[in-house]
Amino acid sequence: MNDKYADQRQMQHRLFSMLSDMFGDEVPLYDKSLLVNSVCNHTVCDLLSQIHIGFNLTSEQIEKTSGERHGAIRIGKPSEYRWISRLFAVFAMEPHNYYDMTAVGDKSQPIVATAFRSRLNPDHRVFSSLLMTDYFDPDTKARIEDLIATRDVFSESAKELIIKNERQGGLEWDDADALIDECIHHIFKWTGQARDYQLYTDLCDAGFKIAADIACFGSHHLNHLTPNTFCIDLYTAAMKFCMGELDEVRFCSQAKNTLNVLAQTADRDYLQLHFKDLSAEDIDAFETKSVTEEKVQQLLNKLTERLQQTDLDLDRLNHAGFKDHTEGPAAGTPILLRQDAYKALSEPVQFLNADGTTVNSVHTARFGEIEQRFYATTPKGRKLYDRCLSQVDSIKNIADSNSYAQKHAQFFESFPKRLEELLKQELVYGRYSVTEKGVAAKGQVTTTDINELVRLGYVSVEGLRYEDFLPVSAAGIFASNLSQYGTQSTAAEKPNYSQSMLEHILDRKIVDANETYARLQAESLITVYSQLGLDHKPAIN
Ligand code: OOG
Ligand code: NI
Repeated sequence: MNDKYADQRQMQHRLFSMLSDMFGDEVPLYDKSLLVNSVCNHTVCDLLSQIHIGFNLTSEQIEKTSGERHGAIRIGKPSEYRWISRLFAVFAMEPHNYYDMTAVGDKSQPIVATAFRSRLNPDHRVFSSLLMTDYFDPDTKARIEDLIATRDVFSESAKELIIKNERQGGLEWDDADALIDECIHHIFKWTGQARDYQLYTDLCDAGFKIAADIACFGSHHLNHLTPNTFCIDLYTAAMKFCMGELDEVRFCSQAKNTLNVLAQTADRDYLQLHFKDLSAEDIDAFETKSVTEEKVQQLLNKLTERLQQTDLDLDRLNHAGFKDHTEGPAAGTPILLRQDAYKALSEPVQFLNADGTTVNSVHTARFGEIEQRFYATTPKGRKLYDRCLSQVDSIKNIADSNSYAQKHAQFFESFPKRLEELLKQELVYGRYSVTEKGVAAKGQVTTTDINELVRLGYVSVEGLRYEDFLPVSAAGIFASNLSQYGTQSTAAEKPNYSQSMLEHILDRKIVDANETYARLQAESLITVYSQLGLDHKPAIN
């Protein structure tokens, strides 16, 4: 790319930081949830600096590390979906993976999706759903399509900037800023305005709240914008405490337990996974120590005091409570991602009808998700995850969070908990590199077994982080926020959807994220073998 054009990664950061400001202005609870996350992340970092002597992030570094966001938008028609794809391409974000939400059993929704992100070192991502109108009976389908046909989410100037980017291979900063402005002020903005109250109520009454959220609004409003957290269990307990769902005694007991677990498990691998700006050398230079119970208690007291200050009394704000259970693997199984959320808020909306009348009502769509990301699984690891997860449905009605967590953990017992074992069993991907000791031993190394090379200290490894989404977690999020578990097609026969259909709509291929993870691992292995002088030897396995 030409130097005179804006750096796409920087553009991405600017876009998401401004989207986060926009969302925070629109939804006070979101802004407060960021503050709770920041307070919890500081507590985690204080604990880490006790365990890893030398680990010492400034507030600025902590905020930067937690500046990552993922958003979600829901789109009504193929032409809009293609414009969204072309828009994200300006920010070097490409479609990754195909999610068929019509095929997740009784959690199904009339949605297929992909997620836009950078291929390498992604910071931000957007889960982008497309409403499948042929999921509905012909009459409903026609009503939805007729309404959506009359809207233009992308202004002419936004389209021109996107086309200019395609023609030139980049945008100058003035143009990039103008396009970001379109995103903030129109494309992703919540307006509080909607259309066709009759269609809205008919869709909601029939259980299709998701279709109502898409069809009756004039923009691709962000329905959530998720920050990442260093410890989801701490954050979740803190939010429930601030929202008045946990009393002080129960909060302290949960938070203490979480901090104690963290003190035992936040090892070198945890640091590498959560702090991508720290190099392996930085981490190796830390001296590890154990932390006293007293110190944990001190951190907990400080945290509790902070959360009790009036600015974090979130019960005063408009809210609909926190989700019952965290989605994803059980605590302690460091794979894929764990997500939780405060539930969607009911927000005022004014409907404008075709006959010129208006109706003041409310709409429940925007919620506050949080996530913690872990290792990317191989197909074998994913299969094991899916097998463990399939049992979780059987406990969905257990209200008590302790019994739920216990059962959840039992389902994941067969999953290894440490990176070394996860890699040995080929359940997750890793990136390998030769150590100084390895360089010095070049030519005298006899084994080609990568796990043995790591054990001997010739090679170091970091687990690759999962950068994508999980359809069953997403379905759980949809379900809890729409207060409906799932939907059934009302078409004469439920249509089948495919990745190639979505690729046709996008007019490009969808990236298979697994191929990227596998390639990163394979390339690192080739370099390792060559640097150790082992590339002429047959590899074991
Ligand atoms: C998308 C939900 C999917 C996630 O984190 O899995 C998602 C939606 O509610 O539109 O964002
Ligand atoms: Ni999400």
